[in-house]
Amino acid sequence: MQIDAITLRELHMPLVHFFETSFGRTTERRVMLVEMAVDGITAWGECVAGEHPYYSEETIDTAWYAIQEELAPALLGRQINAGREVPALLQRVRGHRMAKASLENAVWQAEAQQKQTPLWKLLGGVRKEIACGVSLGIQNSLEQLLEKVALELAAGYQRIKVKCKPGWDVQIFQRIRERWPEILLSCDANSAYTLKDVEHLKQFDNFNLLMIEQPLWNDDFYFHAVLQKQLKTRICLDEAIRNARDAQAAIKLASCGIINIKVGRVGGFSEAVAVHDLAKANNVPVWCGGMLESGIGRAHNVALSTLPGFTLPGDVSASKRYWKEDIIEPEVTVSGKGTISVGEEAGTGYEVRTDLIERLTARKKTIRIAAAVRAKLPHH
Ligand code: OSB
Ligand code: MG
Repeated sequence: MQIDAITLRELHMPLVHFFETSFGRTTERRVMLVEMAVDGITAWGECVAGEHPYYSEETIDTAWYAIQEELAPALLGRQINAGREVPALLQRVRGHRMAKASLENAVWQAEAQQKQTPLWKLLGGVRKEIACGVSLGIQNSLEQLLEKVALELAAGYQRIKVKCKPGWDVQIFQRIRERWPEILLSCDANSAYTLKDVEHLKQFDNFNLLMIEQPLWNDDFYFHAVLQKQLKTRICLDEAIRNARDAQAAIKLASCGIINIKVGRVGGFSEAVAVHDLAKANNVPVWCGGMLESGIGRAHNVALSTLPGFTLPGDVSASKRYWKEDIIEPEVTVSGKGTISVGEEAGTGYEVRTDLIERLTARKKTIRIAAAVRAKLPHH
């Protein structure tokens, strides 16, 4: 395969409902897409970075810069046989993992299309149906949250995860458990606590939570291990796991009992599969996280979730929970028993709605081989 051009796009897409975490509220997504021209076909990737560097250091603007100046020039015009060859070509650039993932994942998609095979099979997937949960943001009131829980359970979702922070934690667990004592319930703090809160966090053990996601610092393994020793509830790491080596360190230190895999956070499908394999070899369950993706990133998450180690319901849910109109056809839908199915079609199994994408595009830039060669000259 040869990559002839890479087009970066920024789309503005309002969320159906605002999404609030311990680091802030999002009402509209600035969605960044990469469109790759490979041997006459078009393949797509999504850069899941946010508008602000709150969840991680990356934003769509840092990704735009990294791809335009460094990552696209490293790929354009190269002979590439498979998605798994991409990380080595981008290795010289430190960090910028979400930017790298958007490119690598597009190459995997191109590879699947070229080999006329489903992307999920190419990744090593084994299941034709994935288990879905939802992530519910912090709401304006407890009543509003309970209403949402009821709605999602009625829709069939298999697990409810609630965002929490000091002042929005034990009270909400208490109220949810009063009404639904048996459901799979977990929480995600996005680093809202410190070790000063250990006594407070011990109260979380009273609510039979499936896990507590990333309670402490985004870059920490050691203090999560200290905390885990004092809790019955398993810790799940999200932000802290940047690659398979981090996963190994976290498992060896007993910093967590569960790992959330986000393909953007770890830098692409190759590393996501490596984290999965490492966790599976150590009997650590994994599940697929979400970043409020458009249909393009969502379809990639669906494919990844078919790998055998994804034994817990993920945060991959129906398009309509996020968007009035998604940019893929059909939209991602969830069955009444809380599952998403994959089929035998080549690629992701979803068509990209290019007309709609064009209409939603607020910024666009195409990088071609000629420009890439120029950018690379100083290095030769
Ligand atoms: O921590 O999992 C997270 C969304 C944005 C940033 C971080 C997180 C999330 C979610 C939402 O929890 C998952 C989703 O529904 O896409
Ligand atoms: Mg999380």
